[in-house]
Amino acid sequence: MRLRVGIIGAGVMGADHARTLATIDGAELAGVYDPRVSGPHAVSSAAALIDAADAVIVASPDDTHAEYVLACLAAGKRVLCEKPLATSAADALRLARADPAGLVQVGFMRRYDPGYVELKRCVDAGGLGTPLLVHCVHRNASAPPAFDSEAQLLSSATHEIDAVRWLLDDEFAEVTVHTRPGHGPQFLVLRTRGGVLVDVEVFVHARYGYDVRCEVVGESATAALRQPAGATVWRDWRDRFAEAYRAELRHWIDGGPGPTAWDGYVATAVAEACVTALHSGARTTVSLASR
Ligand code: ISE
Repeated sequence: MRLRVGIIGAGVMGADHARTLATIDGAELAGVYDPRVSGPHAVSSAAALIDAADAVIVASPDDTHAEYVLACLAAGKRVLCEKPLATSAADALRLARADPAGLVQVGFMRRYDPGYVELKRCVDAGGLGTPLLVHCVHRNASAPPAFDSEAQLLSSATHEIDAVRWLLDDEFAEVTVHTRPGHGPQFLVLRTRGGVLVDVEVFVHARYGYDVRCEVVGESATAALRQPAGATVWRDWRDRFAEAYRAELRHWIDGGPGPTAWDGYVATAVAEACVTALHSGARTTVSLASR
């Protein structure tokens, strides 16, 4: 029995997921809903698509994620929602509270990247000793003019927020954001509840290419994110994390556990604390709801 997967949103990520889905055994495309497109797989409404599918990928514009995820939950359908789960921590928390059955998975695909998986295995095995520092670099070759300083935090840095939480099995306690005027690079300094210091460079106009790096520094050793073989410079995240997106989809189709709605809430809550720190210039405490 092939899992019938519906896709809401036929933009960059929706199209990419559709292409990947076509190469995965055990699943088939049930249809696509996007008010902007028509074609052989087009379905006339989100409700009709959710009804026709066994499981749904939400890859529509960020500010529509919450409503579509809620519609999937109301229909009892599993849903893989591209990050962010919602455009506010409050909305993301409401979704987390509305998903006791764990039907929601959030698209933090780095957890499926072989290099990150290897890094986590190393941390979990204790090979580094107690983690002390994590250094992260997140560079895009370019970004649209509307992609402002807040978007860099809410849309880009959110990947490091989730990846580092996952790597360390820890939560962030406070954040400071340093930046230059305009859309220049941002430098985040975060401290976890366990005392690990994390720095994240976010630069979305790096020009030379897409470049993501991560190094965990422990008491007795360090380990760095292994880059995929082949290109040393990537066009964007779809190329650099192609293997991760495929593994994420394979795992989701197979019903394996993944980043939950709660993880989606925490990522947005920490990113919002980063936005507060950006505007205040002050060290900002991360406050999370009780789980
Ligand atoms: C984009 O939305 C992504 O999720 C990419 O992974 C990230 O690198 C990029 O900066 C975001 O804009």
